[in-house]
Amino acid sequence: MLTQAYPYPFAGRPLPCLVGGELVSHGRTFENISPVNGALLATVTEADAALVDRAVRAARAALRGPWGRLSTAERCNLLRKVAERIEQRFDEFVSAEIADTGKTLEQARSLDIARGAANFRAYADLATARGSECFEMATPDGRGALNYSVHKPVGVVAVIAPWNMPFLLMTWKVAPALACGNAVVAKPSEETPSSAALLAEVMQEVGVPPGVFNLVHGFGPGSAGEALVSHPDVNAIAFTGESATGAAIMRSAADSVKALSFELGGKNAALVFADADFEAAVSGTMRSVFSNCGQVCLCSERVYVERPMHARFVDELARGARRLKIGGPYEGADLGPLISRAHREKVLSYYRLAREEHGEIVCGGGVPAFGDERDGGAFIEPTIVTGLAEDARCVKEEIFGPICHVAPFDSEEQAVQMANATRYGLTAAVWTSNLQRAHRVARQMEVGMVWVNDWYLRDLRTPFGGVKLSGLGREGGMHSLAFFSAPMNICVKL
Ligand code: NAD
Ligand code: 6OD
Repeated sequence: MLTQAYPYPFAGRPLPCLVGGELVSHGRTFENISPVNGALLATVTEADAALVDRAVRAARAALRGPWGRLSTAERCNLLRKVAERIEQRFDEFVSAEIADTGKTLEQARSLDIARGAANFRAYADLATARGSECFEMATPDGRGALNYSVHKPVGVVAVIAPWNMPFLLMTWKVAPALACGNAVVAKPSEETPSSAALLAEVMQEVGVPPGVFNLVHGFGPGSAGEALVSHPDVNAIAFTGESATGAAIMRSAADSVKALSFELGGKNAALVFADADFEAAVSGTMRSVFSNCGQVCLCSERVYVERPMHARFVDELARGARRLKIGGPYEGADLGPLISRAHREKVLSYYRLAREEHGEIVCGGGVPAFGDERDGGAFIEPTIVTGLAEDARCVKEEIFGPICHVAPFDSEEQAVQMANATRYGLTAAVWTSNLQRAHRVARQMEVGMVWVNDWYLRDLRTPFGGVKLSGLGREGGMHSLAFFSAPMNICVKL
């Protein structure tokens, strides 16, 4: 029942690090465990501080080598080859991503891996098309001067990725960093090392010079992550993960004043007005709450529904949640497992807390029983809660699982106030058929991204990021190129 269509690419061999073009698979290892049944998938080579140092030195050396002399067009052609090679090895990438995360085959194919390849192509195109500024100026002697800017790389860039969309989020940063001419040391989450290890193979296969892309595996504190972000010769850090981790990285990076781009946690709101298309709002909210088992930073964990529609909306959402098929990636399920047993414990602690905080569990609230090997996995029931106070911890804290709280509101003003009453500020979804209200409410959301009458609709040229605890800076399109470049002005006296 759980058989994989394509074999796990690292079965029977340890996952290596890639440092200066050399695959390293000696030293300490840790285990990569399947969230589907708790089985051991592979062992992973953990980079210690010495190996991270070698990776950073290799990256610095690569910047001084042939990579540093390539034109933007040559670099970007190489990145297009990376995209092509990912597509040629598509099924292996899908299999690796699914093995690590348990996510559905459909999602891994249509989103995670497809977007991984698209990220390389999109940033190759954007970097090739980018122009530069030019300012003519007057000078006292009347001869004038010409200022023009050139986009230089920032240098050695650390990319640190989370486990929820491992390949999409790793390539989302690696692609623009390389397109801008940097050298990268990447660290995937310890939970999801496999697709990054395949990417390392692809980089070698298409001829990316040694040291341009380095891969180190490991954990955060006391391991590869901490060694990387505190390394004095790393110039910039592009990080996606929890807000508290972002704060810790900021402290580590302070001494050497590194450039930082952070995509962090969220406690996103969906606002459903009574004039919304009911079916569209329900099915869109189903997606925004339960996609990837609620493990998308953009997911809605707080749903506010205008009072006349509230009861009907809760009923219909609960009906949809009860119909979701929970199961392994190759079973046509709607909902895979959480990433790990440890994360399930955290999410279950919020299910318990919701009851303690006097919420009503409308559906879900527990763990499914299968009576087979999946009971060794990290599956959990999709859960809908009502009746919590707005200052309840379940309404305030990011849970990162398949759960939402649905609360009623009585006016547009109150809806806006409730949505903004959070320390996070990543996304909001607004459901209404009133065009004026849509624009008015969207602008008042204290977030980086708003969807009106949809959710997670992406154009890669748009600014991506959050405000408040949800992040620092913007990536996406030219915003990524700006972060990964150091513009230099050249002033020529005429
Ligand atoms: P996490 O912060 O625990 O880990 C993310 C990465 O940071 C991992 O690779 C981890 O090993 C590393 N890390 C941990 N501590 C570190 C340290 N002190 N120094 C250096 N590296 C360290 O996050 P996670 O649990 O992997 O991912 C889930 C979180 O990510 C959620 O909060 C979610 O909202 C957030 N997220 C945000 C976005 C976004 O775009 N805003 C996208 C995806 C996930
Ligand atoms: O789609 C993207 O580009 C993106 N960065 C998605 C982030 C999802 C967070 O879990």
